[in-house]
Amino acid sequence: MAIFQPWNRGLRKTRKNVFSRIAQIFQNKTVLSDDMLEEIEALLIESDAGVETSQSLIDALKSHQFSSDTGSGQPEDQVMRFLKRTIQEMLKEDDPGSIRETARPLVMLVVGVNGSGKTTTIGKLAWNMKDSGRTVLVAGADTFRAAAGEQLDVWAKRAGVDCIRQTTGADPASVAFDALEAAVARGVDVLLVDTAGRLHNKVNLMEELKKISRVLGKRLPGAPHEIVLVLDATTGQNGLRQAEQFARAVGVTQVALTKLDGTARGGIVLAIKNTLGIPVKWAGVGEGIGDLLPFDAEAFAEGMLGEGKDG
Ligand SMILES: Nc1nc2c(ncn2[C@@H]2O[C@H](COP(=O)(O)OP(=O)(O)OP(=O)(O)O)[C@@H](O)[C@H]2O)c(=O)[nH]1
Ligand SMILES: [Mg+2]
Repeated sequence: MAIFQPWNRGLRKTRKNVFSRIAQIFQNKTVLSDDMLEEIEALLIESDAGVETSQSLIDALKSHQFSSDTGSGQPEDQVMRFLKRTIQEMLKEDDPGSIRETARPLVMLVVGVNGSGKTTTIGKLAWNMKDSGRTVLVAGADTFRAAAGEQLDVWAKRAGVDCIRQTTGADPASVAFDALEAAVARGVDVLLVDTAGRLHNKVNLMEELKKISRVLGKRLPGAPHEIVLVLDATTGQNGLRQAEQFARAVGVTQVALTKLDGTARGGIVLAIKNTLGIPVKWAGVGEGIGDLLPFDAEAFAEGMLGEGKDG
């Protein structure tokens, strides 16, 4: 089915490097022994699903009655099917990757450490939202890094939306404020605000993000309506600690997980959900404008544990 294909491609490394090894664990074996369970747990941990989540999946496997009836398939197929179903259950409330249409303009503040993929993700989000019939404006509140504004401009052009920005060194909160003024005046549906990933130090960064958030709320009560944390999947468990810091400082309502295509640690989606309780709403699976997928629990589980029909 069409929806599975980009997930199969995006999770190729996780599937091929980690979970395809489940079949090897089963070679010539017909019962699931404790040693085999331990090996499966090690694979889950290797995928960055986190120790607790891996343990709870193994407990679920242990207490599941597998059928010896040949009609139910090989034991490894039964285990794969069971894991797929359980993972899908764990993540299902997160899908579909959609936005709550509670306000107009809907203001989405995009935060994350430098290089995580904020600007790229804004370009992809703008494209995705425009494609679904919304009008979009993007704002360059990363005035710290030279050329950050130009980079956002390029993405805005690609997505076919307008971009509001100022020169490097301008006050980011006032860029955000002006952009929100413009968004209200033009009656656009969505305002996406890009922010810096690095300032002189982390405290400055968090204080600046809080200020941007406050200023947006002054202009439009309730804004920002979504605070999107962009996390680089290749940073694994380290990303979880970043997430905690951002969540404490500004509150995070959803995660956009980038670079899933570049890692075998796709299990991090489970750790984010189970340890932080923040839903992953978007997944980046490449550098192109169409490479942002609205999260889908079934397609995710299939991409991780399925046969991968992408070749
Ligand atoms: N393969 C892959 N690359 C990605 C993805 N998302 C972003 N990138 C790449 O990651 C790099 C950094 O992306 P940016 O969007 O500039 O990151 P940023 O968070 O805005 O960085 P700063 O503005 O410096 O804080 C770029 O080379 C992107 O092409 C993804 O989903 N997959
Ligand atoms: Mg950027």
